[in-house]
Amino acid sequence: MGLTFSSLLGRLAFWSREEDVRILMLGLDSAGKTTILYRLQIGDVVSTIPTIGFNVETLQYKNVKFQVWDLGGQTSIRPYWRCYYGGTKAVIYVIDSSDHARLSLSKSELHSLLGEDELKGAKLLIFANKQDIQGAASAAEITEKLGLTKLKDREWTIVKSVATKGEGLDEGMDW
Ligand SMILES: Nc1nc2c(ncn2[C@@H]2O[C@H](COP(=O)(O)OP(=O)(O)O)[C@@H](O)[C@H]2O)c(=O)[nH]1
Ligand SMILES: [Mg+2]
Repeated sequence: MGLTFSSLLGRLAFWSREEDVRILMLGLDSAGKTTILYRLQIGDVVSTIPTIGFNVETLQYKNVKFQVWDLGGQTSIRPYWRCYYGGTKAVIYVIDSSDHARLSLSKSELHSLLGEDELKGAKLLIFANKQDIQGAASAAEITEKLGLTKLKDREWTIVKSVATKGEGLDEGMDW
């Protein structure tokens, strides 16, 4: 998968070489974001904690920057997240499909994110992750519980995945 995906990234980097391009991967803690980032195998992941105090993982491929952090909790640092929204072409939102108890929190985090002006034009890819766990919510159930069909002016898709086995990642990233 590394190859296909790098060539896609190469094209994205080429067409937008004038500017830095950002892809944000977000979701609640433990959803599987870090696992996915490593699975993409396109470079070294650098982990930093900005002075304002949240953990950001970054993976740079030419002028394309992937950045990852956990949503939920700590409301005081939220305004600083905006420093990272500029130039975002896509948001990859990761959900632990087996975590039924936090689906509604995941929903409210997603919708507040989509309300950000700087993310208005960003495409949205949702990974319904941890599909290997018994009782995991289906993509249809997550679509309904997250209110995805009500999204306006947004290109989005939902893809089932098992990050630990690399399943579904190709399909999602191709989209
Ligand atoms: N069963 C299962 N476990 C997963 C999957 N994806 C991630 N995990 C596990 O869930 C835990 C949290 O994953 P991590 O990538 O650190 O989540 P993050 O907090 O969103 O970065 C780790 O123990 C992963 O191995 C999956 O698809 N299935
Ligand atoms: Mg992580």
